[in-house]
Amino acid sequence: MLNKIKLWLGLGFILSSLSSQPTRLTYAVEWGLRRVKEGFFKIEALTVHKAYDSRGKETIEAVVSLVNGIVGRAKVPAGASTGGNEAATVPVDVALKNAVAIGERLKKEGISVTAQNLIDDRMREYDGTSDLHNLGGNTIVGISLAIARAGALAKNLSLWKYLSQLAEIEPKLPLFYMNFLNGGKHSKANLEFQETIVIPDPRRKFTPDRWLQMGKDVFKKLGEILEEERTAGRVGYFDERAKFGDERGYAPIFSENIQFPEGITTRTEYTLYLLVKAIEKAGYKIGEDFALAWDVAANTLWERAAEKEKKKPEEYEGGYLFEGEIRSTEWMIDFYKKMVEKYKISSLEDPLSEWDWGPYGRNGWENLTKGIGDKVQLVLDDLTCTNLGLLTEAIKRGVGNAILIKTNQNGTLAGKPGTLAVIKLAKERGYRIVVSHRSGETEDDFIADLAVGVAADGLKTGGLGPQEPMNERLRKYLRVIEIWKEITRLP
Ligand code: 2PG
Ligand code: MG
Repeated sequence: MLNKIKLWLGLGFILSSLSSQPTRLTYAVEWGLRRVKEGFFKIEALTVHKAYDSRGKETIEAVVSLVNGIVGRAKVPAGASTGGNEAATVPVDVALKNAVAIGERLKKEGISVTAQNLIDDRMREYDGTSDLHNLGGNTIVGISLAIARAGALAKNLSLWKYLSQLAEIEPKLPLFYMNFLNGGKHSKANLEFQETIVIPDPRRKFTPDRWLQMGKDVFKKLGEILEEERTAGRVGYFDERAKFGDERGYAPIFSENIQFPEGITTRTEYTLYLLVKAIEKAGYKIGEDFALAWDVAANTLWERAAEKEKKKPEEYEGGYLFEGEIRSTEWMIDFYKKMVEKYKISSLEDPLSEWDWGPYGRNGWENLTKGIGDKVQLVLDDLTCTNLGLLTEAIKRGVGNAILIKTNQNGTLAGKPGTLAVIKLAKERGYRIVVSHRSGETEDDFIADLAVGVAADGLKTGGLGPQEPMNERLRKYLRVIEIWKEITRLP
């Protein structure tokens, strides 16, 4: 090591003597020390352990240790309603083996962990496929995020600040997208729409601790209202454990012969009606304190309709199985139009399926965006899968006006086609950004720092139901509050 230090300092001196710097020695020392320091930022060991997500399923944790003792870690979440073009996932035991191979190669190359773009591009090269199925998108994204954590520590920066510098984006706090009713593939509820979300209204200019408190107030009232519904025989649960879904929102099963209030004809609308009641009972106003949002996860409705007709989703001529009926794209768009107006819905994620647009010879998304894109945020999730090529296609065809960002859909944090590149392109083209968890989450709160670092408009990370055995959803909201305190220098 001493020899290396001498070598770098010597080189620094030679370089400085070539320049016209008057303070040659200081420059030489600084330059040399920087190189020496970077030597310490090289990977010494890279391992991947088995970990568990909130569904109790096996996943991985990547751990990267540097020569100077810094350790960066990251856990990888898993989706249930996955898009067709997500980075591939390999079994945990395969990921463990592949990580050893990646570690060996990265160590050999001796790149500093602060060279995130280079490392991420290298890992894609090692894999050699666009969906990373050789080494596993899960293996690679775990390492990529662990490298970023180590990089932030090496530079002595908070992760959000490090990410903002890496992305060259001015940081900003994201709004909380809190999912209070879990349906679709995330629960045993008979709700076709996967997520019914409340968002504190930004015009109120509240701080994030207040957003969380407001969320807690509404969540509590919604629980009370659902208990009243249960007493009245309109709501039941699969069993007590299934009262909450995968993302810690309520998972009610509405009885089939329910009498809806005047003007309401679907269970889906009835949940909005109950949610608005909860907001009002908690002392807040819809359209002033809160906005509402849905993640329909319409792939599920489409797949179920296709299955009924014994067709593959990509070959299916189209339709959505919604509350017992197969509904056309036009019917769905009309339904959204009405709901947006009546309940002041501000955001619709995946309102149509990933097959309902141009590349599949259809024009659902195109018509939807033309029809209501100026009134409501239309978030692309399964259609784009945080993928640069798909986002480029979506922009070209003018579909959606916002994109959901999930690092494990993409496969790397940075690098040419990485998550940050997707975010930058979206921003350049005026698409809003919502950073998101997965339904199978871990306690890792990386996405909170990411959302702040890239100035996301929203952070979607679940409901406020009992956070046991891990507090994987709440943890992210709390991390944003920590960051906010750090930014504003509050105790
Ligand atoms: C989604 C996500 C997260 P999953 O559809 O947006 O809510 O669900 O992780 O199951 O894909
Ligand atoms: Mg989604």
